[in-house]
Amino acid sequence: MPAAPTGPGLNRRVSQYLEREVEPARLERARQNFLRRGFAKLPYLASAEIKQQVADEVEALIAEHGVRRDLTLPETGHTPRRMRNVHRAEIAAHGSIVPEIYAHPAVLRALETVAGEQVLVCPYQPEQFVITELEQSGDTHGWHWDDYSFALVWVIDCPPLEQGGFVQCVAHTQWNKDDPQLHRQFVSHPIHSLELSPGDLYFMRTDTTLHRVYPISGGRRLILNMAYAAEHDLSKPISHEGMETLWAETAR
Ligand SMILES: O=C(O)CCC(=O)C(=O)O
Ligand SMILES: [Fe+2]
Repeated sequence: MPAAPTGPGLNRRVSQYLEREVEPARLERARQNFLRRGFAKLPYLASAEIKQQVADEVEALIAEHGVRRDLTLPETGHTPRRMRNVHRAEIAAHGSIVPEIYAHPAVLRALETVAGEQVLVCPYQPEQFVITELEQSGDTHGWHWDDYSFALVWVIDCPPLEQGGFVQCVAHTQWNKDDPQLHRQFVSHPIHSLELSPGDLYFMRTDTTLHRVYPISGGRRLILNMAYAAEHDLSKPISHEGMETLWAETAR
């Protein structure tokens, strides 16, 4: 992979862009959506140049290190995961811009304005970031909640709406891992659907927003998910069995 211009140069470009181009009032407006619907689109959170650098790195990583998975998870009501992934360990070992942007203080501060509370680097390293590609008809990231409070998703590639790949979510719901009752959540709350295009970014309250990616019937969908913790995550017991099941079958 060609070396991306990271380090102090990247660091400064990210800070300068956020400082000059992203007014706090814009992020505060996004917060209204975030609180009401559990997510907010933030396509302006990175410059076109940074997005391109992220996309190039993610494309190189999925081509080189993608691992196919096809399983269902009992603790989310046996919903399917049909996808190809690159784990955090491979991204950290072979990528440079993704790990740097993930922990960039200016990015964290911008996300905090949307969240209305502290947004922290995830204390459990394997969950910090992951690349997910849906590549075959029927591929989906099925209904689930995440263990940590927030996710920032970078959409690198996405099929047209008619071929699926959009996100659906049910805000203000709680994950009971022993009895997730997905149908109860669907009939008790509105389901919001979110159309996405390549270059989009969205931020979600993932611990209390049930969400999924609608199965694709063609095309290809490629995303980078950056997970973040809220302060309350640092003290709550998190068992990580979803993560362990997801990764176990291809553990190296
Ligand atoms: O692909 C997406 O847009 C969402 C990904 C997601 O929910 C996850 O990785 O936990
Ligand atoms: Fe998720």
